[in-house]
Amino acid sequence: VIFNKRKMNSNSSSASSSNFDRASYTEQQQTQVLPSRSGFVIEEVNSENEAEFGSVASGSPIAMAAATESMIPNLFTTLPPIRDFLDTGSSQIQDQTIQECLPFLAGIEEDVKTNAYGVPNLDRKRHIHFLHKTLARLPAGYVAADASRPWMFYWALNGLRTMGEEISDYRERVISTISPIQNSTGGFGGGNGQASHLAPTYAIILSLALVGGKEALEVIDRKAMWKWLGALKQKDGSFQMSVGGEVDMRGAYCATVIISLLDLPLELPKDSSAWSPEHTSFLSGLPEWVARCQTFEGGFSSRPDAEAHGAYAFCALGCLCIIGDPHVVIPKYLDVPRLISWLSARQYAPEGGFSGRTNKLVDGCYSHWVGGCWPLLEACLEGPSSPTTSNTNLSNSIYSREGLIRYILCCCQDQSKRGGLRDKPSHSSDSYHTCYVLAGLSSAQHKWRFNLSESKSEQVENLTSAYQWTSEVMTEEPQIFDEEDRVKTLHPVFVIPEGVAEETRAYFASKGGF
Ligand code: FPP
Ligand code: K
Repeated sequence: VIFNKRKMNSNSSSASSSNFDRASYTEQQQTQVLPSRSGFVIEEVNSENEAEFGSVASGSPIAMAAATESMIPNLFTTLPPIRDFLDTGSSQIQDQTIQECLPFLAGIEEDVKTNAYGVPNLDRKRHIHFLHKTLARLPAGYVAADASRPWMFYWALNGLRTMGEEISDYRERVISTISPIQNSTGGFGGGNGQASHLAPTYAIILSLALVGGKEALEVIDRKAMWKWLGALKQKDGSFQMSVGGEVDMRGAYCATVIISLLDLPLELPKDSSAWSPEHTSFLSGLPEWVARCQTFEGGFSSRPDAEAHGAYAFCALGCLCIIGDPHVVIPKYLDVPRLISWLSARQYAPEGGFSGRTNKLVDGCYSHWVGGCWPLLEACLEGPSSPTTSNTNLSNSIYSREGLIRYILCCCQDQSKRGGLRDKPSHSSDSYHTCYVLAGLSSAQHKWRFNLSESKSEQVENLTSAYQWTSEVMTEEPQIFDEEDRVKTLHPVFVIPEGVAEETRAYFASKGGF
């Protein structure tokens, strides 16, 4: 079979400047790809070469690659062994992305120091500084992002808490920013004078929970919120993002998060256009609608019959894990083997990170949107823990935590003075990526356990399933990061620090009614 379009650059013992060539994939069985700063060259692997490889002057890129070789599995420093040869725009930018990531993964990027595992340390100080800056005065260009302002402070506050930073100094500012953007008809807009929308409302409620305290939580008009959610609920079970706006999976997730955290009644307001004698609850038709969004690939689309994407997969699983216990509700509504297949295909080698959809590129933010699906799915497969079954049913991870951690620490950190985390090395850091890359790092560093509730009947009525999660340090797999780089645990459904969702819900539950 002839796949070669160009002559392969073979038997080069010096660090050639030629970049990896698509044709060389055919030689994968016999060759090894050695990283150099200027690209990747194919070397024939034989004992002679190995001897030569060892004798390269120390300090050269190849010698450095040799030094780190033992700590970095070949999976993350060599080209993928299997691929198809259809040459398209997508395959070309995929190849470019591999070229872009390999020097970082191999630990040969200039000015990047690596630790004993061959990964850089988490540059916590710089990332914290970066997020504080995003909470200060922003450049004029950010006017265009005005409707996303609540997201900006949720990402920054959540990222800071994930890195163990105290944020209570921001409480007063959060309260004074948020109060005027609540609408009397329920919910919050993105900014002053804007119509209520589920996305900023979700970000605002999480932010209020993050800063915590009675004064912050009392900003929310829960009765108006309940009424407004009634106006968003659709007859087919789904939710619109704003009154008269689009229906999508974000709506299903944001609405269930809000109902659950604020302990709102599940009963649909009678004046909701979705109300009927058979359709009296916010949950009516909701899991069935979520199920309709699982695509032929096994992932989830924004609404029925669209393309599967990681962000919607997390929203779908998160929504279901609020409705019920993962081992009950996920298999009841979803095709689990197909979901595992699609989710597994999101993790790439050598990059180690996740893509959001088929034939697209890795991006640090999917460390959460895709990575965050794994704990929910693992809990579904392993079943609940109870005092009698604890520790007996834990299996090893069904994704490569090592790959994800390597991608995050090697490729997603801005190592310059700027700090912050990013999509991939060629992209700039921002607060969105900083928040979700850190969330992904947290979930890769920890194991989540779903605990059996004592009272089965209570949970369906009161949505208690999401409050039965506890975290543990990962012990089943070798740890490839320094202990000082461990970040805080984030609740696997609500994506705020462990304990915060529980406190918020308890605060509203103790009030009893509006
Ligand atoms: C594609 O972008 C991205 C989407 C279609 C969905 C993005 C949505 C989220 C990240 C969050 C939704 C969740 C909530 C809770 C509001 P792209 O084409 O730029 O990226 P890609 O090439 O990686 O697919
Ligand atoms: K993108």
